[in-house]
Amino acid sequence: MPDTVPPQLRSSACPHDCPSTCALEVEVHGGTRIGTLRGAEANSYTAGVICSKVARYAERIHHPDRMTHPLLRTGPRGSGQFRRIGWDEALDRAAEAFLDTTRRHGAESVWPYYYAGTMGLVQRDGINRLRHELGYSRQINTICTRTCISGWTAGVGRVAGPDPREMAVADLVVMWGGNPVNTQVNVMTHITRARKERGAKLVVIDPYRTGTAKVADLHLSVRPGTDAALACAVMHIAFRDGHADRAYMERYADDPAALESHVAARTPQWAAAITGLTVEEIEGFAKLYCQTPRAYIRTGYGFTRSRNGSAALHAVTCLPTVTGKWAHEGGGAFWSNRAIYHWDKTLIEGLDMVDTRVRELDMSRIGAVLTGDRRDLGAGPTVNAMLIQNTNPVTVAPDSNKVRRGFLRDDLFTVVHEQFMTETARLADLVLPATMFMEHDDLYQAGGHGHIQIGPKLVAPPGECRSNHEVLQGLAGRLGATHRAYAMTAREILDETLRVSGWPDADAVERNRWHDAQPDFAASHFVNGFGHADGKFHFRADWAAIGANHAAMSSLPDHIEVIDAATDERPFRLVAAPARGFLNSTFTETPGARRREVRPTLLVHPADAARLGIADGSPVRLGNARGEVVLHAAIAEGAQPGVIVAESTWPHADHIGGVGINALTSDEPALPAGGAVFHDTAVWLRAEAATLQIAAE
Ligand SMILES: Nc1nc2c(c(=O)[nH]1)N[C@H]1C(S)=C(S)[C@@H](COP(=O)(O)OP(=O)(O)OC[C@H]3O[C@@H](n4cnc5c(=O)[nH]c(N)nc54)[C@H](O)[C@@H]3O)O[C@H]1N2
Ligand SMILES: Nc1nc2c(c(=O)[nH]1)N[C@H]1C(S)=C(S)[C@@H](COP(=O)(O)OP(=O)(O)OC[C@H]3O[C@@H](n4cnc5c(=O)[nH]c(N)nc54)[C@H](O)[C@@H]3O)O[C@H]1N2
Ligand code: SF4
Ligand SMILES: [Mo]
Repeated sequence: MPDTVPPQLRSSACPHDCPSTCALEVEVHGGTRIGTLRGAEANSYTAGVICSKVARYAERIHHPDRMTHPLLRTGPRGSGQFRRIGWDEALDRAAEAFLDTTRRHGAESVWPYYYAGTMGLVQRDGINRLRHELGYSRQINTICTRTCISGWTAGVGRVAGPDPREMAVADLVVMWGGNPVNTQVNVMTHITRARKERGAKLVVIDPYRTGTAKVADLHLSVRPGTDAALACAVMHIAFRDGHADRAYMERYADDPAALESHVAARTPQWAAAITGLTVEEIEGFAKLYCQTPRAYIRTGYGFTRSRNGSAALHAVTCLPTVTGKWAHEGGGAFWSNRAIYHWDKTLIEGLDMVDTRVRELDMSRIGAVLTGDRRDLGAGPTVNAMLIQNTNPVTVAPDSNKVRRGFLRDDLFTVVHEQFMTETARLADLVLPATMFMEHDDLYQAGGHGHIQIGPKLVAPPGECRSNHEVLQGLAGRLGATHRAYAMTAREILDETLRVSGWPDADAVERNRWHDAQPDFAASHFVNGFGHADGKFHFRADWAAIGANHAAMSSLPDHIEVIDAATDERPFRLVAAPARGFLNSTFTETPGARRREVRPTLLVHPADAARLGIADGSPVRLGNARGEVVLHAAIAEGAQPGVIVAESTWPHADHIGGVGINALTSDEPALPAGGAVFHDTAVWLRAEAATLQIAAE
């Protein structure tokens, strides 16, 4: 029915786990309903563009399947049988479980677990305050950014870089191991400007022909996990052909002479054998890169999700240093701006109460942790109770058969605070209904640009949904946590956090719609030095200072043979890349996204398909020691033979047989400081009997 009262147009920020953190304009109808969402034209990074997932947010926020009341499990774990209970009973039961396991096994037997389903600083990170005050096990955040932080820090020393808006004034953009057409559409806005206005070139380095690769001038289809070899060969060519900027390196780098002699043996022929590219492709790319001063390397996360991924990112960041491109507007390299915000998160996270003697558990190894792996638990107690907010580990964490076994333990009590009945919520003892971003106040920083924003509460939540902060407030009282933040509103917390961090206060940020925190040219381009104490870019990475697992690594950039290499038994390399319609497992519940993604699909090279008798659209089975997955094949050009791709993250239940792609991915930590290795998996592959397909359809 058409509304008679015109909608109000309100400002917000996208809370989802996406580097774009778009500035939004939201139609609000009568204080209760959301209409269309648009990107703010006036924001110089968003520039009026958002992805279609969020433009259609009305179908998520007003979804009939949203959870609106607390639920208590009544049937066997995973049966989906729950009964509705009130909030007081729910919070009492949760608190009693945490107190009881603390009494019997110690506080470390409780593991609050969270990730970035919302990126709002108050609602996302507040769970750490409860953790620290009560001495619960700590969490090492490895599932997404860890390999990138390690690799970026090794060379650059500070996680920041040239203003991403400068992509619009570059003459060459190299999209290295990321697929912004799917994962951060705004990058394409700025690249498109550069192409239109300057005739800039776009190069994409990716193991398959992504949407981004399809529109590129050049697509280098590397074998997964071999990017460092390509980077080393480009450096070899730069030194060989006189493109090395010796004056720049003299001033800004630690040991150019050692690097030059090291890469002398890393020839294009050497790299061709490792990457599967031709020597001509490598020479052609190197020439284009070396001869373009304004060359902006935009690194994705994707190519770091391998055992050697941190080393690969370090190698890539060496390129603009060897060639002196950091000095130019539109030049250099960029992954994230997370260091520019200098937050004081003491109030949000209770950092004044951290006890560093409390054990830390690696979130990507949740399967190992919950199944009692002593490598993770150390001498401490097993994990017997969890509070989970903003994440769906049963679907998204690696080695998911193991994760599921962990969640099925009878002696584990799990409280899942969620918006939908995810596969994790389904395995919980207690499910609490959560608000969405337009139903609570929060504060946002952007990784992929430089804006601070506030997303205010715009509409009332449905049913009895509560925000993360409200749930923590309810639990704190019952658990004896007394931090002063529990007596504050989310708005008060974010306002104080802004002020003590040296930013304008909440009213000012809202009045101006956002605060542009991008540092000036000199700081962004490291004109006065890089992030290390000596002010230099480090060709020689001090991996030991970054992580304990560094023995197999090379301090100078190199290809490290630690990946799950193809073998005769497992001849295929699987990439489990993000799907366009979903955001991790979020939006797998919305009809628009499901229609777009159709069904779990495996991209297979035509030569492999012909050899294995796999027809387009037919079911295939793939597997390794961790599990087996069945999905439908799509025959696709653009990857090398032996490379297969499943765009994820579909719920397990959407696969034939009910096992999803993370059953195959490994929870082995990347070198040297951990990180999930989602795109580093060797598997076998075969055609699946057609009878199975008929049975499933
Ligand atoms: N639509 C959508 N958007 C998303 C997400 C989503 O799931 N869907 N996820 C969000 C999250 S949490 C994140 S962290 C970001 C991530 O966004 P990106 O930075 O784009 O990184 P990934 O999506 O991890 O990886 C993307 C690409 O990396 C490629 N890749 C894999 N292995 C290699 C390799 O060895 N070498 C090279 N060169 N490339 C490789 C894959 O083929 C894939 O095309 O996106 C966010 N945005
Ligand atoms: N195969 C494969 N697996 C992957 C990846 C991949 O590329 N391939 N990518 C990995 C990456 S990069 C990441 S970051 C992880 C992400 O994995 P997750 O962090 O688990 O992300 P989502 O699957 O989006 O789940 C977030 C959940 O938070 C809920 N949520 C959102 N906002 C709120 C809130 O305010 N309060 C509460 N209580 N809940 C909320 C949503 O409903 C959603 O179910 O997945 C990883 N898994
Ligand atoms: S592109 Fe990313 S930040 Fe922008 S609206 Fe979509 S999910 Fe949100
Ligand atoms: Mo991520």
